[in-house]
Amino acid sequence: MDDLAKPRRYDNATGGWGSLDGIARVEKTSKAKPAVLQTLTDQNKPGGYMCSSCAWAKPPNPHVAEFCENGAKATIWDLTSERCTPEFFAEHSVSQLLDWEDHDLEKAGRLTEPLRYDAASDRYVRAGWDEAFEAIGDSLKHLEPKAVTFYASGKAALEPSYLYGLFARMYGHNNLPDSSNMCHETTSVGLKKVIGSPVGTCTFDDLKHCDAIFYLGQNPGTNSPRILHPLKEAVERGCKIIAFNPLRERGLVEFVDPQNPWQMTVGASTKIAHQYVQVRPGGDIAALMGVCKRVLERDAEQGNVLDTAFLAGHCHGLEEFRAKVLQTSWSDIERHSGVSQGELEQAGDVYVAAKNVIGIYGMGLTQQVHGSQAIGMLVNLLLLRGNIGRQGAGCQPIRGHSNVQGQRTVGISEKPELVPMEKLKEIFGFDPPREKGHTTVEFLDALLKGDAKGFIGLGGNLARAVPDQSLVHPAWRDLELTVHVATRLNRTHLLPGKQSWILPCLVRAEEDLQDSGPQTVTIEDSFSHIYGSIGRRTPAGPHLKSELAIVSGIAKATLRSHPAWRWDEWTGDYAKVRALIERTYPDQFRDMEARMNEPGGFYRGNPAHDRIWKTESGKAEFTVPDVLNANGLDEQSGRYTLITLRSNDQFNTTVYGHSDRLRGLEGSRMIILMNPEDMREAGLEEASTVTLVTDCDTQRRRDVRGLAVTPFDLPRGCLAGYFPELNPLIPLGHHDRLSKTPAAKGVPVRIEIG
Ligand SMILES: Nc1nc2c(c(=O)[nH]1)N[C@H]1C(S)=C(S)[C@@H](COP(=O)(O)OP(=O)(O)OC[C@H]3O[C@@H](n4cnc5c(=O)[nH]c(N)nc54)[C@H](O)[C@@H]3O)O[C@H]1N2
Ligand SMILES: Nc1nc2c(c(=O)[nH]1)N[C@H]1C(S)=C(S)[C@@H](COP(=O)(O)OP(=O)(O)OC[C@H]3O[C@@H](n4cnc5c(=O)[nH]c(N)nc54)[C@H](O)[C@@H]3O)O[C@H]1N2
Ligand SMILES: [Mo]
Repeated sequence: MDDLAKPRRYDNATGGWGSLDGIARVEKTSKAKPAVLQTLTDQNKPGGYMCSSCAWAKPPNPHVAEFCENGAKATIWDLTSERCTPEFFAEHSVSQLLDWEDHDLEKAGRLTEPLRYDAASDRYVRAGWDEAFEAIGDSLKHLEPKAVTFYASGKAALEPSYLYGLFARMYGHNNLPDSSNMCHETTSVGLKKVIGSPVGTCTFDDLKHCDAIFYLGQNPGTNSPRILHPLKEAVERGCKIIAFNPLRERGLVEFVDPQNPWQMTVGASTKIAHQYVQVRPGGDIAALMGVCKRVLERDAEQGNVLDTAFLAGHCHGLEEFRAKVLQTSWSDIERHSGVSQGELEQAGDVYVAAKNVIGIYGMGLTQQVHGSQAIGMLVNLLLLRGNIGRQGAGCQPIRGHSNVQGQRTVGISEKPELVPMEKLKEIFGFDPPREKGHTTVEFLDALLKGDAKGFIGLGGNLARAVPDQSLVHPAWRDLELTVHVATRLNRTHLLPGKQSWILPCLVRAEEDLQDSGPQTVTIEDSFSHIYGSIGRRTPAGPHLKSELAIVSGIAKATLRSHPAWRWDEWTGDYAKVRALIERTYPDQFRDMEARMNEPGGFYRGNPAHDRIWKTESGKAEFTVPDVLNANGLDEQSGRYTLITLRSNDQFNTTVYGHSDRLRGLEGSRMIILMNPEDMREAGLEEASTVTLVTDCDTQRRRDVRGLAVTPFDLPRGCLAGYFPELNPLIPLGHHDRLSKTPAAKGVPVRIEIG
C-alpha cells in the first residue's frame, strides 16, 4: 500500500535538477540499461526517432538533448529490460491480475509473444502469429462489420494508421474512434466550426514573433515540457503570458532550463506567467467574455483597437457577438468565471497592447460539457484584432499523443465526410461505407446495449481511460472478440471477450526490419509538421512485429484477395504505403518520401493559416455562447466540481510512479485536492479519508472510496484528483455537447466522510 500523500512545498521551478532526478527514478524503476541514455540523444532529431510521449514540435535546430523529463521517462519505460512473457501469465490468472495496480501491471515489462486467452484456466497462453491472424480473421468474417470497432490510441505512425483506416473500410465500417475522441475532438469539431480548420493554425516559428500568449487549461511543465523552452525565450524577449487555470501549475509559474548550464548551476529561473488568472472550473467562457468586453470598451473609448479591415473582409457574426458582450454584466462575468473585473481588464489591456497574440489551450477547455463554446470564445477574442492567419498569431491546441493529429489526417475517423472516400474507391477498387461510425462514447453506448460484438485496439488502454467503468467493464467481457496490439500489459487486456488476443509490437525507438531493410515511419505534431522517425535499438524480443505488420496480417486474414490490396508488399516496404498516402492526399503529402527527413519536418498546410475559411459562411465565425460556464453545472449545496488530471509521473493510464513533484505531492495517487477554506467549512482535516460520490443521476450511485484530503491552492467549490483512478465517477452521458468528448474537467460530486 502507498503511504498517504504528504504534500510538501516544492520551491523549485519546473525543469532544473528536479527533472533529472525524475528521469533517474524512472530509469531505476523500469530497469532500463544505461545504453538507453545514449539512445535518448537520438530523440526528436533528423535521422533519429521521434519521441512517443507528447505531440510537441521537433525543431529544425535541436538542442544536444532535445528531450524533456517526461519524454525521457516515456523512452526509458519503453526500453525497460523487464519482460512480460508467457511464463508470467502461467503464474498469474487474469482474475488475480485484476487486483494489481495499473503501475504494477505495466511494470511487469514489455510483452514478448502473441497471447490467446484461455477461459478454462483464466490465463493468457502463448500463441503463434499465424494462428492468431487466422483465428482473428475467421472471427471477424463471422461478425457483422458494423458491430465491430477499431480503436486507435494516437501513437501508431501514419503508415500503420493509414492501413488501419483502410482495412476498416474494406471490412465494412467507419467505427474508427481514436483517443482524440476523449481529448481534442472538441477541437476537431469546435475549431472546425468557427475557422474551418480542425487543427492549430500556428507554425513553430510563430512562437518567435508573438507579443502575448493567452494560455488556457494546459499544464506544460508535465504534459509538454519542451514547450517551456520557446515560452522562456518568448518571455525573455518581452512576450507576456497570461495563464488561465484553476490550479497554480508550476510550469506556468517559472522554469529552469535544464539545457542552460548557467541556470542549472546558479538555480536561476525564468518567470513564465506575467499574469495568472485562477478561473473557476469551466469559467473560461465568462473570463474570455470579460477580456473581450474590455477590448470592445477600449475600442469604443480610443478607437483603432479592432482590426476593422480583417473583421470586414474575413469575419461573420461580429455584431451579434458585440451585442452579447455589451449585454453581459460584469457581475455575471465575475460570478461565472470566479475572477474579478480588474484582473480581466488587466488581461484585456495586455491583449490590446500586443501586436501579435497566440491562444494556446488543452484539456481544461476541451473536456467540458460546453467545451466547444469555450474554444469559440477564444477564437472570438483572437478575431477581434485579426490574430489568426498571420505571423506571430494564431489559435493553437496542444495535442496529446505523439501522432494523434496524424492518425486523423490519414483517415482514422468515424466521420466519413472527413475521408476522401472517392479516392479510396479509385485507388483500391471497392466502395467504402458512407455510414457514420462510432465515437468512443457511441462505441460504449453500443457496448452497454449489447450491440457491440468486436473490438480491436491499436494501442491504448481504452477501458481504463473512459467514464463509467463500473458499467463498462462487465459489458466489455461480453464482447465476442477483443484484440489488443500493445507494448505492455494493462487493465483493458484483463477484460477478455469470448475470444481474446494480445499482440505485442515494437516501440518507436526499436529497429523495424522488413524485406526491403530497416523502415522509417512518419508522424505529425501539433503544428501539422510531418517527420520521419527511424528506430535503431534491438527489439525487446525476437517475436515482436511492427504495428504495420500486425494490421496487415489481420487484414490479409480477414479480407478477400484483390489485386490492388497488397498487404505483404506494403509490409515489406513502407515507402509503398507513403506513396498511397500521397496519392490519397496529394496536396498535403506532396513529395512525402523526399521531404519527410527535412530538418523540422515538412508542413502539410492549413487553410486557416492562410486565411482561407472552410466554414459554412466561407468566413471566420464569431459565435455567441449560450452559457457563461463551460461545465454546465448549476450550483447546489454540497456540490463540488471535480477536475480529473494528470500527475507529473504518468503518461495517461501508464503510471510511472507516485510523485507529482511539481505540485509538491508525493506517495499516493488516491488523493483529493481541496481549498483549505472549503476543508474547514466541511469539517475536514488534512489526510481525512473521504468518498467522492457523483452528484447527478440519482438512479445510479457512482463512487470512489479511500481518498485522502489534501489542501491545495485552487478555487473554492472545486476539487482535483487523478485520472484514471477517478474515472468511475464520470457518467458516460457527461460530455461535450457537440463532439461527445467526456467532460473530465467538470464532474459534479459530493463528499462523504469515511
Ligand atoms: N508526461 C505526460 N505528457 C502527456 C500526457 C501525460 O499523461 N503525461 N498526456 C498526453 C495527452 S494524451 C494529452 S491530451 C495532453 C494533456 O495535457 P493537458 O491538456 O495539460 O491535460 P491535463 O493534465 O488533463 O490538464 C489540463 C490542465 O487544465 C487545467 N484545468 C482544469 N479545468 C480547467 C478549466 O475549467 N479551465 C482552465 N482554464 N483550466 C482548467 C488543469 O488544472 C490542468 O492544468 O498531454 C499529453 N502529454
Ligand atoms: N478522467 C479523465 N479521463 C481521461 C482523460 C482525462 O484527462 N481525465 N484524458 C483522456 C485523454 S486526453 C486520452 S488521450 C485518453 C488516453 O487513452 P489511451 O490512449 O487509450 O490510453 P493510454 O494510457 O495512452 O494507453 C496506454 C497503453 O498503450 C499501449 N502502448 C504504449 N505504447 C504503445 C505503442 O507504441 N504501440 C502500441 N500499439 N501500444 C502502445 C500500452 O499497452 C499501454 O498500456 O484518456 C482519456 N481519459
Ligand atoms: Mo489525449
